[in-house]
Amino acid sequence: MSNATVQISLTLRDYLRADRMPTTWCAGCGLGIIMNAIVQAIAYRGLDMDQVSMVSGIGCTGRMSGYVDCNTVHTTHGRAPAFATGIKLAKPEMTVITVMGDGDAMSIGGNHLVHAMRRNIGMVAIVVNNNVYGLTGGQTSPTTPVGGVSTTAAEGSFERPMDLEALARTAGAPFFARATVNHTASLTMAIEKAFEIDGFALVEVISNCHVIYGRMNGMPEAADMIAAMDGDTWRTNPVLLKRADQSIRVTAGGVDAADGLRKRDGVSQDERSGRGVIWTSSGSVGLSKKYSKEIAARQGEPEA
Ligand SMILES: Cc1ncc(C[n+]2csc(CCOP(=O)(O)OP(=O)(O)O)c2C)c(N)n1
Ligand code: SF4
Ligand SMILES: [Mg+2]
Repeated sequence: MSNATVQISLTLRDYLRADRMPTTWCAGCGLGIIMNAIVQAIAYRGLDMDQVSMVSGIGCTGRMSGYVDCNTVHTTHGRAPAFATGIKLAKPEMTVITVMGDGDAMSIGGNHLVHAMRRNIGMVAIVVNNNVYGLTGGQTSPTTPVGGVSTTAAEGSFERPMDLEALARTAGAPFFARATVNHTASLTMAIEKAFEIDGFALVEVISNCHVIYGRMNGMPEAADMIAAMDGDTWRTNPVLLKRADQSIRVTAGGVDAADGLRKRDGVSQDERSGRGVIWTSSGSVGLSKKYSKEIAARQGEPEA
């Protein structure tokens, strides 16, 4: 066993709830990789778990708050950003992580997500995009690609999928990153970067639900779906073809960060062009601090 392996297993033991293992997730699900990346980013940033809160909604993704050993809240479907807003206002010094599925964040929770971004509440929001409602058995989600088969679209979805990056930009989030479970170093680094943001930082993670979505779309093994999600292999997969149509942009403010990701993955710009995006924008004010100060000031005021 290499030293690196020993180090990672020790980290996980320290940051996860051993008594809740094994997880309920299917073998090979990308969610394990994502949880690992979040925990590693927390460790690399040196955050104190007593000062970290993880808030999740409902779904396979929503289960994560049960496994990470910090201040966790498993809330209602779609409402994680609202609960997280309350935590951030009450405890502005806390690092608040919100973990949501694509359905959780963009269907029932779309309203909460948009307004948390508009208000620029300080949180790191991780959206696990696996193209489907996984937990409930494979219904079409807002990110199911055109042509993607689901239990509610037997002939393939014909609706245009939502573009989370465009939504984040429009709603005013100061940071957005897209990464996949196929490139874990980039994923971890994107989350680490998100922790640096004073405001709302959104990280979309393209993940595999091979058991539900993959099986309905000719990718029954985790490796099939993970390979199909890789930018280099999208041409071989009609489902990915649709996703690859979504533009990959790196804004001026995000060029350095993107270069950092490339260096860490050891690939050239062209090689990683389909895999991810990261940008930051300046000028946005973290409103949660303002709100918190105002609340604190009011609490100090004598009652009228
Ligand atoms: C108010 C409400 N509506 C619907 C549901 C049923 N429900 C639970 S999880 C879920 C969708 C899960 O999909 P997603 O958010 O993409 O998470 P995944 O399981 O794919 O990680 C739905 C519709 C619910 N629990 N509560
Ligand atoms: S149903 Fe899909 S998303 Fe849920 S644990 Fe299994 S592979 Fe993962
Ligand atoms: Mg999903």
